[in-house]
Amino acid sequence: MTTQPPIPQAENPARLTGLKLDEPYVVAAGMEAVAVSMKTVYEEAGVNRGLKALFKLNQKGGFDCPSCAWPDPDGHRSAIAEYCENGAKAVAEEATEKALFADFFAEHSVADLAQLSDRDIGKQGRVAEPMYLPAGAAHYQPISWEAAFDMIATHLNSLQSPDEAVFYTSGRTSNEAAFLYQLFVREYGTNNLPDCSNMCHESSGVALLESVGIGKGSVTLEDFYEAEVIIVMGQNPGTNHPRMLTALQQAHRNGAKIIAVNPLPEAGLMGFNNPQTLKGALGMDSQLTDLFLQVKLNGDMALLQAIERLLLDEEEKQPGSVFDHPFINEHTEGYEALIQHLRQQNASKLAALSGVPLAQIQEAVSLLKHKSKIIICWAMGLTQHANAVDTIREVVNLLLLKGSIGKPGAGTCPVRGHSNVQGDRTMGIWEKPPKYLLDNIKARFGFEPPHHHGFDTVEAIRAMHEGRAHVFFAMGGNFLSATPDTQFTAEALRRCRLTVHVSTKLNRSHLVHGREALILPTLGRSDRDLTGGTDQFVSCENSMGVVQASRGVLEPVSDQLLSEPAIVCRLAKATLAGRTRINWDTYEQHYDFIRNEIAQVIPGFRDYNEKVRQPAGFYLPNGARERKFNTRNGKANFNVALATVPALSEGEYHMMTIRSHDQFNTTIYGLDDRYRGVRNERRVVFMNPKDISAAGFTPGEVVDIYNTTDGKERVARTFILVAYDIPPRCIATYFPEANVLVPISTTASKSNTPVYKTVPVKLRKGEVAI
Ligand SMILES: Nc1nc2c(c(=O)[nH]1)N[C@H]1C(S)=C(S)[C@@H](COP(=O)(O)OP(=O)(O)OC[C@H]3O[C@@H](n4cnc5c(=O)[nH]c(N)nc54)[C@H](O)[C@@H]3O)O[C@H]1N2
Ligand SMILES: Nc1nc2c(c(=O)[nH]1)N[C@H]1C(S)=C(S)[C@@H](COP(=O)(O)OP(=O)(O)OC[C@H]3O[C@@H](n4cnc5c(=O)[nH]c(N)nc54)[C@H](O)[C@@H]3O)O[C@H]1N2
Ligand SMILES: [Mo]
Repeated sequence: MTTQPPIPQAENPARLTGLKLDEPYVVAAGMEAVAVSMKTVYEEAGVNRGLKALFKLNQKGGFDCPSCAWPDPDGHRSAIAEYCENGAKAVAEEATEKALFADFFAEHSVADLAQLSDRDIGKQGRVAEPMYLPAGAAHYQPISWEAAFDMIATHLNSLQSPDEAVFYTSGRTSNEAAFLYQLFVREYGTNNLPDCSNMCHESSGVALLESVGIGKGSVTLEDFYEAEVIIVMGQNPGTNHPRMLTALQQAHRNGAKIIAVNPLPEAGLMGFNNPQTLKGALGMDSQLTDLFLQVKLNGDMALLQAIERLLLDEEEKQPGSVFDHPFINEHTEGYEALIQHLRQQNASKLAALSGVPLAQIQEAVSLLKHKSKIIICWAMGLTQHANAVDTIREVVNLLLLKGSIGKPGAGTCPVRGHSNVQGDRTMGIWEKPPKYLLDNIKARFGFEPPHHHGFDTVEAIRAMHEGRAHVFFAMGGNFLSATPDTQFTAEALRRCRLTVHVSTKLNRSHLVHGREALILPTLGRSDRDLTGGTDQFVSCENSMGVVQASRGVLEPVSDQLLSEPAIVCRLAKATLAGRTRINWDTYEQHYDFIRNEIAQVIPGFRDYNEKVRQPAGFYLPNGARERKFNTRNGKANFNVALATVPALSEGEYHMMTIRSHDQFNTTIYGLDDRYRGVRNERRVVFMNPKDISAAGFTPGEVVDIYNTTDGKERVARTFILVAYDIPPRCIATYFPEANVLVPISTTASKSNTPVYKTVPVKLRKGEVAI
C-alpha cells in the first residue's frame, strides 16, 4: 500500500539502548531534580538563553510553563524556582538553538529521518521555515507562507463537504489562537475539531457535566491547604505534575491525610523532598502518603463502592454522623437509588475485585468517616478505561455523600495534562459544541455555524481510514504517535490527500503523511511574539480555571516563524476569501482585538483585556464551586453503576501505557525513568516477579507483546522484562512505544477515549535476535 518508510514502533523490530536498573526511589525531587533541570536547560538552550527563560517561567509578567496545567500560586511566587525539573525540560526542549532550515531537509530524506528514534527526531531542533512535501517526493522542500496557505485553501475548497476535513488541536494552543481556530473552522463549515482532550480528560468532562453540571474541577489551590483528606487516584504527580507535590506537602503539614490509589508505589506520591526548602534540598523532608492502596488496573470503581458501602454501614450505626443529609436533601438527586444499590453490594467481593485488602479499605473508611473536607484528585489512571465515565461519577458519588463539594477544602480535582487543554475547550475546541457557543457565534459574527456534531479523535481516524475525510490539519501535537493503534492511524493519515502540521519541533507525524504534506513552523510559549509589530502576549487557563497572561521572552530561532493566531488569520483569509464575514486582519494587528471577541462570545470573559492584565489573572465562574449545579435538573446527580473489571483469559494481562520521567507525551527528553529505577531504556515491561516466573520467563528476558482484539494481531516487539512492585496480572509499558497495541475499537463508553490503561495483551519470547 505504501512507499512510505516503516514506523519503528509499528512495523519494525526496534533497537534496544542498554537497560541499567537501580532501586526505585521512594521519595521524589530534592536537589537532584534541580541539578537535572539546570543541566538540561543549559545543554539545549545555552546558559544565557536558558537562564533568561527559567527566570521568567511561571512568574507574573512571564510565560506560562508549557509543560503541565498545574496552577501557579495566586500570591507569592518563589523568584528562583516556580517550576519543576520537568517544566525546565519542556522549556529546554522548546528553547533549543538548533534550527531546521531547508538545507537540513535537503540533506535528510523523509525515509532517513524516519529511521531515527522518537527522541532523536525531536532533538533535531525547531522547524525554522515552512516546508512542503510534494506527492511522491523523498524530501521536504521550502515553500513560501503564501503558497502554503493557497495550497491548503485549494484542497479545502475542493472537498465535497467541509466535513471531509479534520482540524486537530493539541493542548498548548493559547486561548487567542484556539478561539480564532474554531471560529475559522466553523465558518468554513464543520465541527470536526478533535483534540488531545478526547484522549485525555474527556471522560472527566463527560462525567462531571452529568454529575455536577461543569466539565471542570471545582477546587482551587487554597482548598488544598484546608483539606482534611486528599485522595490521589490514578496519577503520578512526581513526574507529571511535580509542583502539585508542593501543594500536597503543605496540605499534609496542615494536617490533611493523604491517600494514594495506584497500582504502582510512585516515588512522588510516597514522599517528596521540596528543593525550594532547605530541609528538602538536604533530603530531610517528609513522607507524603498516609495510606497507599495498591489497586489493580481499573479496580477503582470497586474500591470506591467498597468504601461507600462501608461508610453506609457506619452511617446506619449512627445516622447522620457520616453522610451530609442537609446537603444531600437540598442539592442532590438519586441518593435513594445509590443507597439501594450499595446495600446489595458486598464489601469483601468489591475489595477482591479492586485488588485492595479489605483491612486497608477499612483504614480508608476510618480516615474518611468523620471528615467532610475531602478532595479527590485524578488523572489518566482513571480516565483511560472502558468504564472511566462511571468510575469518575463514582468519585463524585463519594464526595456528594460527604457533602464534600462547593465548600472550602473540598471538591473535585481532575488534574489536567497539557498547559492549556482546558482553555482550548473553553474557547470552543469541541467537536460537540454546546448550543450557547453556536448562538453566540451567530449573534456576534452573523453566520450560521454548523450544528451537527463533528469527529472526535477516534472518529477522525476512522473517517480518514475509510476515505470519508481527506485533509488533516493539526494545530500542534503528534497525532500519529499519540493516538491508539499506530499502524491503523498511519494508514489513515497516509490515505489523506493533504496532511498539515503547525509545529514547533519535528516529530513522527511529519514523517507519516498524506499524499502531500506541509509543516508550518510556529512560535512556542517561550518565544517573543512581535505579531503586528508590538510585543504580544497570549493567555491560558490552568487546571483550576484561572486565566493568566503568558508573554514569551526568547528571540525566535528564525524570522520565518508565524504565531498560531497569525497562521489562523492567514489561513482563513486564503480559504474563505470573499465568503468570510470576519475581518481577520484586525486580529493580526493586536491580540486585544481577539480578546474583545472572546469577551463577547465566551461566558465568563467579560472585560477580558482588563482582567487578564491583573498580575495573577482571574478565576472563571464555576457553578460547582458555589453549589450551583447547572445540570438538567439543577441538582448534583448520584450515579448508579455496577463495578466491573474486564475479565482476563489464560495467559492474558492488563497492560497500562504510562509516561516515564523523561518525556512529555510523545516528546522524549531522555531514556531514563529515574524514580522507577530504569535507566537508558524505554522498551521495558514492568511485571510482577511472581507473574514473570509463573509464565516461565526470567527478569531481563526479551519478549514480544501482542494483542488480538477483533481477531487482528498487533505486535510490539522487543521489550525487556523488569520485575516490579505491581499487582498480579497487571503490566506497564511506556507510551508511545506501546500504542501500536491499543486497539482503536476499544474506547470508553460515552467519552470515546481510547482504553490506554487496560489493554489486554499476551507475552511471548522475543522473536527477533538482538
Ligand atoms: N513531565 C511530564 N508532565 C506531563 C506529561 C508528560 O508526559 N510529562 N503529560 C501531561 C499530560 S497531557 C497529562 S494527561 C498528564 C498525565 O499525568 P498522569 O495521569 O499522572 O500520567 P500517566 O503516566 O499516564 O500516569 C498514570 C498514573 O496512573 C496510574 N494508573 C494506571 N492505571 C490505573 C488504574 O486503573 N487505577 C489507578 N488508580 N491508577 C492507575 C499509573 O500507575 C500512573 O501512576 O501529565 C501532564 N504532564
Ligand atoms: N498509550 C498512550 N497514549 C496516549 C496517552 C497515554 O497515556 N497512553 N495519553 C494521551 C494524552 S493524555 C494526550 S494529552 C495525548 C497527547 O497528544 P498530542 O498533544 O498530540 O501530543 P504531544 O506529544 O503533546 O505533541 C507534541 C508535539 O506538539 C508540537 N508542539 C509543542 N509545542 C507546540 C506549540 O506551542 N504550538 C504548536 N503548534 N505545536 C507545538 C511539537 O511539534 C511536538 O512534537 O496523547 C494521548 N496518548
Ligand atoms: Mo493529556
